[in-house]
Amino acid sequence: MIEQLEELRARALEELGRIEDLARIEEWRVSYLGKKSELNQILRGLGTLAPSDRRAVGQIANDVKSVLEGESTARRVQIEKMLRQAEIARERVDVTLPGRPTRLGQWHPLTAVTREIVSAFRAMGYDIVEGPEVEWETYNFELLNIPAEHPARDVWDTFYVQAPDGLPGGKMLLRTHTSPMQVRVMQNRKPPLRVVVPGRAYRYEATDATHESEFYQIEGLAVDEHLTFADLKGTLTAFAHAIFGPERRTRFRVDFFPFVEPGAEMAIDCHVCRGAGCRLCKNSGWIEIMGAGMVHPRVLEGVGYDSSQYSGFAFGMGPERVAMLKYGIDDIRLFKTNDLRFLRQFAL
Ligand code: 2NL
Repeated sequence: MIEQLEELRARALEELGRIEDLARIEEWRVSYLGKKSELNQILRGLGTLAPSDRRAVGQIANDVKSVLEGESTARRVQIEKMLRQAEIARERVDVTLPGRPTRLGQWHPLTAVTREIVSAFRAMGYDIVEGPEVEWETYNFELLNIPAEHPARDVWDTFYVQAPDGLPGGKMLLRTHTSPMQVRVMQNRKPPLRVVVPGRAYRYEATDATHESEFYQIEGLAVDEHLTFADLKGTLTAFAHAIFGPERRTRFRVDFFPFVEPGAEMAIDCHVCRGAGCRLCKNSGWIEIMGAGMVHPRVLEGVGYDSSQYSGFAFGMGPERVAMLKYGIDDIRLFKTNDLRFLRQFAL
């Protein structure tokens, strides 16, 4: 019987050593320590033994029982620890891994180009101002020397809007250029002044690859004593170098705008073919960038400036056109379709 107990202990411990999960420990406990276990039967049968054997066998059986109980508890603790460690290993995070990159937003190409243009002028001391898109007809036309018979004033070219009742300002419209804000600046400041006005303008016209009825304009204005066409040329040439490269050459030719005299159109030598002739410059070697001129004396007088004391120059350009030239975009409508495949090409 003692041999049986020793064999039982060896077998139980050997089996226990191979157990690796808590459910099997429980099964083991039931089979070795439970009511129906071999050990329990021996313990219950002690009474049938001779008193001399009873003590020795009882002692060993109880030893076996307490060893098995102690070892199974120890094994359970060990398994629980192993399981916990396995779980920790599974959940382990490598804090040294680089993070997943976040997709950063970017400026819309028109915004990017506008900011570039505006910065070039800011570097030359210009203030940047913005103004209302709904304007009085006076600011948009009269004060800019655009007479009543001018075709731009026709309802076919200009969006007129209903002015609120009781306002004395005459007709209202969606500004057809940003010039009315420059008029406001002249009315509110005294020379010397230098401003650039970026913003939306509207013209009632059919949309095609180069025209939209809602578009942007960037205009600039400088007024001071003794300003001449040389100042205009120097300023706009510096601008062309900043935006299209320092090797650009500029060309000024006569043009007409009612609010300037003389008026001019500025071109740069084609930055694609460098003047040799290509598709972009339509084989002329030159690309027209903007209109400009010396502020018309009537415009200066209209805002209360003495045109014999002050002179000024002004210019206007379309940032859509500048962006199209700079990045070789062939359709103005792409700017407004919100197609990310188009927009993401301009990580500026
Ligand atoms: C163009 C032509 C131009 C101006 C804009 C201007 C503004 C005032 C007084 C005088 Cl307040 N002139 N602006 C002058 C010449 C040309 O823009 O075709 N831009 C896209």
